[in-house]
Amino acid sequence: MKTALITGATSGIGKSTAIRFALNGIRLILCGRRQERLEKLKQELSGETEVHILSFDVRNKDDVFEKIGSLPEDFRRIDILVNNAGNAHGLDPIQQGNMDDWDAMLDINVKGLLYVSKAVMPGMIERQSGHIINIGSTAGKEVYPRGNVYCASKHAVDAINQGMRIDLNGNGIRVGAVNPGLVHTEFSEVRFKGDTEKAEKVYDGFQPLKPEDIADIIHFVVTRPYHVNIADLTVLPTAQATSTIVDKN
Ligand code: NDP
Ligand code: 8X3
Repeated sequence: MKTALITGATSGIGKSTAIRFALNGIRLILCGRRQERLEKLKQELSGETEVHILSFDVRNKDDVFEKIGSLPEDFRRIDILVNNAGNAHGLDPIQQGNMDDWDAMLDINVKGLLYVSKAVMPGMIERQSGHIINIGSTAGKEVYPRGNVYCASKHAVDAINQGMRIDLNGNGIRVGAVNPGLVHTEFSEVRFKGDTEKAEKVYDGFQPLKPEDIADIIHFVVTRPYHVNIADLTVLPTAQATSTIVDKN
């Protein structure tokens, strides 16, 4: 039985991936800050697979290492790491940017991903096997108006994904990114700081991706034969051509 650690499992893409993995017999370590959501999801999935929850903020370096370092015996061998925790904070021209938003995006999306990876990688290297999936974005492939720092954080994920694959080469570890376009999750609610009306407008007039669509793809990625590493995969809603060209009716 494989074990997967998923960051950002309390919502959206991470939660859907947890459900998809559970239904396919993958043992789960579910991470996020919202303990009560983790406990609820554990309850829901425990009939399908073994679940362990770890509540921590990926920005807190010490906590990341302490929590991952104190996993019970049965969950210590992490075969799959899904680096998914992250969000956009704000959508402002850079000259009006909120510096706390900049800190949040760079600390969570970039540094948090690095801390979690550094905590998980030694076991993979020791066993000479493992699979790391970094959730990037179309925002890591292009820059759109007012996306500035969020796009920078996802371009960094793109670079880190490539760098990890290069540096881990020879250790039997697969490294790849999944880069979604517009997915209807809590993402826009976080970006617009709880302004639900503004958040819902993002998905008006077209069919966005569902988090289950991305979970399906992540599951596809982790179930390829060992010699197949999907290095970089971008997925868009059919109505979306680029970050700014979306066929809305
Ligand atoms: P959601 O807001 O639904 O989920 C974000 C998840 O990240 C939550 O589980 C949240 O958990 C976790 N998270 C956020 N901040 C922290 C933190 N400081 N420490 C630990 N966990 C944290 O958004 P999505 O599911 O859409 O986003 C998941 C990933 O997909 C992100 O990396 C995002 O950038 C990326 N993405 C999303 C797209 C979209 O259109 N939705 C498109 C392309 C990429 P909690 O709050 O409980 O800590
Ligand atoms: C999330 C998609 O277009 O809001 O990464 O940047 S977008």
